[in-house]
Amino acid sequence: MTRPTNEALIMIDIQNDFCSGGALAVEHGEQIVPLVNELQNEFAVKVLTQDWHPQDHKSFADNHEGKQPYEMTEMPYGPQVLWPSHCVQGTQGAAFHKDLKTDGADLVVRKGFRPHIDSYSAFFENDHTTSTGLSGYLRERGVDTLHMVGLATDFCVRFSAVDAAKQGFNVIVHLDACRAIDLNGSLKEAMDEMQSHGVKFSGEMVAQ
Ligand code: VGL
Ligand code: ZN
Repeated sequence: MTRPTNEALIMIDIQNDFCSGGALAVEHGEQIVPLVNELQNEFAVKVLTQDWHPQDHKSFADNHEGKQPYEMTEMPYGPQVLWPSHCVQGTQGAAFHKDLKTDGADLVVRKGFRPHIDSYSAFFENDHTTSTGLSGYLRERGVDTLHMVGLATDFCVRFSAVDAAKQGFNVIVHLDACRAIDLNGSLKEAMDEMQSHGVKFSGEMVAQ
């Protein structure tokens, strides 16, 4: 451990469905695993997040008559991308990548389990009010600085980083340990939004 205990590593959604061959594959998603495992050695505080949807989840195109994956819909909380069914609770797709070290994590935060609300962020669901409890956990442990890695840069990493920054955490996104979906310019939008909220970056982004 080379980092002080006020710094935590937040590992976002490194699950089979976001890796090659998965239901919502992020190109080369699995390439981040060795680097994430290496980073884990530096941190005393380690948190994993796990996208964890019921089969009838409203973010799935399959649950909207006549809709295709990657089309948009309106939810009570605003516009929502419709995704291929992914990370269904208890399935192999929802499991962590087999090479990801998980035994050393202190906490696993599951999110997206309410059928009517999607949850990209590790802190708040997409209605921006329903809390996962993660910030309270980190604060009570004396953590004020978050290093984020995982999938996907432009969705779950982005929303987690922005929510964390808004709540007063120092946030560093390790771009070399993230990969993006990049849907309709979402990667550029994500980078701009993170930057405007004071999120810092480490490492080089790996091109798609
Ligand atoms: C994610 C889309 C839907 C992510 C999760 O982990 O970035 N993206 N659910
Ligand atoms: Zn999801």
